Amino acid sequence: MRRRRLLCSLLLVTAAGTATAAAPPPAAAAPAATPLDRVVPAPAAVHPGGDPYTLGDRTTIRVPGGGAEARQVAGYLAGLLRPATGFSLPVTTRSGSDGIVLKIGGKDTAKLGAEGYRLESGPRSVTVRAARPAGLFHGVQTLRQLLPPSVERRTEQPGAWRIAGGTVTDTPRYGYRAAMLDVSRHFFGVRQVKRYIDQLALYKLNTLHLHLSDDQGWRIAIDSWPKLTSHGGSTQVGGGRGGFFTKADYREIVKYAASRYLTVVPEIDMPGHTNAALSSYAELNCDGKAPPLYTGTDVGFSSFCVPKKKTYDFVDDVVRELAAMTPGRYLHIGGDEAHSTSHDDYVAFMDKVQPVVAKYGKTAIGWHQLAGAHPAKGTVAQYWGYDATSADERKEVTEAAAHGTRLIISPADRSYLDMKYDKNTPLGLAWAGYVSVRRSYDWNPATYLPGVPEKGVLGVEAPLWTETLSTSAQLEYMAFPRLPGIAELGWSPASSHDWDRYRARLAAQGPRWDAMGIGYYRSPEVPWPGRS
Ligand code: TNX
Repeated sequence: MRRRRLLCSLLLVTAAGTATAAAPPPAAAAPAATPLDRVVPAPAAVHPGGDPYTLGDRTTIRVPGGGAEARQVAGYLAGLLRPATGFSLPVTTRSGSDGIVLKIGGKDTAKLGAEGYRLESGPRSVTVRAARPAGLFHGVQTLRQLLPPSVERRTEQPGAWRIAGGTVTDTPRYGYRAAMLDVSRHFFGVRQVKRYIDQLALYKLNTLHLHLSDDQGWRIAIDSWPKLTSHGGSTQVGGGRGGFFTKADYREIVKYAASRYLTVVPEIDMPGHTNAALSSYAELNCDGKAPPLYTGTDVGFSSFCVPKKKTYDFVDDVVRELAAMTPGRYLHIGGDEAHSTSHDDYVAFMDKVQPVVAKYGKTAIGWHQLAGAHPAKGTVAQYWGYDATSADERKEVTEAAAHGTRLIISPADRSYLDMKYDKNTPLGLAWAGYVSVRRSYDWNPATYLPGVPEKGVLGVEAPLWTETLSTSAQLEYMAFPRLPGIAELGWSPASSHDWDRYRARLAAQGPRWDAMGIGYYRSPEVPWPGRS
């Protein structure tokens, strides 16, 4: 894979075009309610029927006896709906059988698990029930998608605000449904990360993996090693200013993600992909000399000094500080493309680092090369191979899975959002080939790696590497429309998988993205409705 990667970095497109969409004018005609079977990701069970519910200026959002979290979800929903509808949508804990009702517990909700929900819609009310607040939140995303796309606009729009009648009962296929954002190659600030979080939430993803360090930049403040950010965070690909998250910034992201029911998985990539750290502290280098900062796009040239004790003092401090500000259970330790680390050193390093993650109460995730070392009990491996990945490399991964290592499936030629759609895509890379919308959707995470037991798949992820991307508009152009496909693979039952039906549902999302100001790629594979 290495030769291919290096070659492809040479082919990298640097003069990337911008991808901002001009927001079209709002539709004049009263928009129709979205049918229940248009939701993305496809719900587990849909029973359309009965009259629709119509939101009006007297609609209240009820959280009968609701706890703080349910009330927060209600407040979030009100915040979504108020600008475009112009309704006041007061939130009340008083019970009643009219309006929008959000309820935790009761009526068979235990079966809905940690994230499932049931939505019942009829002429008097729309009720969302769940066992847990996360389920309510996901149900609210479905409710939102049942309203016309213009509900996403932030100024008052003409109605009517109808929600089709019927019942949706919905639980996810996988518990780990992630998107990754590389804030190292180009830095993205808190506002940009929050915007992406909001987009992930719409498709019921529940994990945001942040790639916080790489050769080009260290992006998270570590008090005991301050030069990591003051020096290591001071640039990025192309030589721009870079940037980093203070601890307060990071906590703000974690909190915001939690309010959208996403857990943050922070990644410190090691022992390779470490030039920014090596440049910040000479003592981390075997020869005691700090290399210059790096603003190119090659990979595989840097390595921590595996035999040095200092390296593990450093790793301990970083993992301790990062774990302390991370409420989620996972901490990603990278481990990919360590081409400048010998195999023995790689194994020795991973043997030493995995227990550090455990010591600070976290479960380690590593890129799948970790499977070729000694994955500790409980460690998760993230598969990022592609069709050209060697049989031996795959075998290492499937064997680890057979021995209990659980996998996150993120094949580069399927789920990498930074791969070009086709030869004309102005942004992105192509080392894993072109990834069309169909290609990114039309595969099965359960069978992608033959021989992996069903329980061995924890879930899916859509990574977005940013060598060629430096603005939110560019992120969105690459993520949309492929991200919802990966979200659907993570959420919807395998039995609902069907490209033709999916692309029709996906097409219906286009006007919603227009309304949200998301400049998506209008792939010719998708029958987009004409822009009004
Ligand atoms: C491979 S995927 C990488 C990254 C690059 C990406 C670009 C992985 C674990 N490593 O370092 O950014 O390709 O597509």
